[in-house]
Amino acid sequence: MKPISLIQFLIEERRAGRINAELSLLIEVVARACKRIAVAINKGALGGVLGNAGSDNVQGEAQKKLDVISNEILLEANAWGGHLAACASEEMEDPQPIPDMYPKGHHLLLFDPLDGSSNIDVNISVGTIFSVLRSPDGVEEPKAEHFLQPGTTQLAAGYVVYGPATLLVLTFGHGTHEFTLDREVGSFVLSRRNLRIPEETAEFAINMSNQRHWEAPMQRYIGELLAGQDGPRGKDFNMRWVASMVADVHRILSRGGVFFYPLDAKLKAKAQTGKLRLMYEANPMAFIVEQAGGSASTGRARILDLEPTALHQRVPVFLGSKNEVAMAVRYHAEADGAQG
Ligand code: P6P
Repeated sequence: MKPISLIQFLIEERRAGRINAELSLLIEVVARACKRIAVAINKGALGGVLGNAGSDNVQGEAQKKLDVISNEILLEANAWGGHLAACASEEMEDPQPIPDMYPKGHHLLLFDPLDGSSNIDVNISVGTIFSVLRSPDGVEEPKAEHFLQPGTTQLAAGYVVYGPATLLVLTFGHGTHEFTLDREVGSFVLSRRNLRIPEETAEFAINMSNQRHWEAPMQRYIGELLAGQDGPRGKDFNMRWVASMVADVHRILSRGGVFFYPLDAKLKAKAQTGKLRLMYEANPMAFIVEQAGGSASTGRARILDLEPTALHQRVPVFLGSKNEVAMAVRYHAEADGAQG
């Protein structure tokens, strides 16, 4: 069967009335920007783009040169098309309005331009994560508070994983679909439609080095996985941790699994409410995962239902195979209930 390009897929979605022309243009622009990011990443040391930029981002984290380059590419690509009212990024304290010289559109774009960038210098997969919201009517210059919409209001969410292949994964709320970059032609081609995450799995992803800091229900849940067939689960589990959320989530979308970044005593000591950011990491990934039949929770609430309180707010993330997320959530409910 003739391969379907991203453009053709977007036209199909428009004809089916699932997206409008402006949202279609937005996705095309983001996909094109991510192709440029892939080119910059693939140059590696030859492009003089490795290492630190010598600056910190709003999170107080050292910025990699490619963090800054990727952010600039996404901002520049989205400025002139007339499809956006404003952008927000992990790399910027405040939202960026569309320059006055360009027409404004009806959408808000949020992104982590280069997630997992600490892996760049050791040549491990990284990614771009994005989320699309509707800009509130009558708001000329959206401010941070206009971005604070629950994940259930997302119009689209996606990521690009810069790995052995460059893949775009995308949802508009009608399934989760994967596109592979055809480098010869320079276009994304539909490679898998309607990805499904198996409800059961024997593979988990967590940073085990934080184990001693976890809350009791997390200790209990992971302890049972590690006990394997000799323990209450009666089967052995495998573990993976790429430390690049996009790579770990893509593996889960491809073969099942469950991913955790729980709240722990270390984060609480820094008065943080989690490691991962709600608006441009947890929410888009939750939308993508749920559309593939998986679950996404903070351990105590469905991520997509959260009412955001701050643009760079952090949350715990449990996502992936439905039955494992449900068990971890149940253990947290039992522990909370026991505490009264
Ligand atoms: P740790 C990358 O910095 C990131 O935001 C996610 O992509 C990844 O899952 C997580 O943090 C890794 O955190 O503490 O294992 O380095």
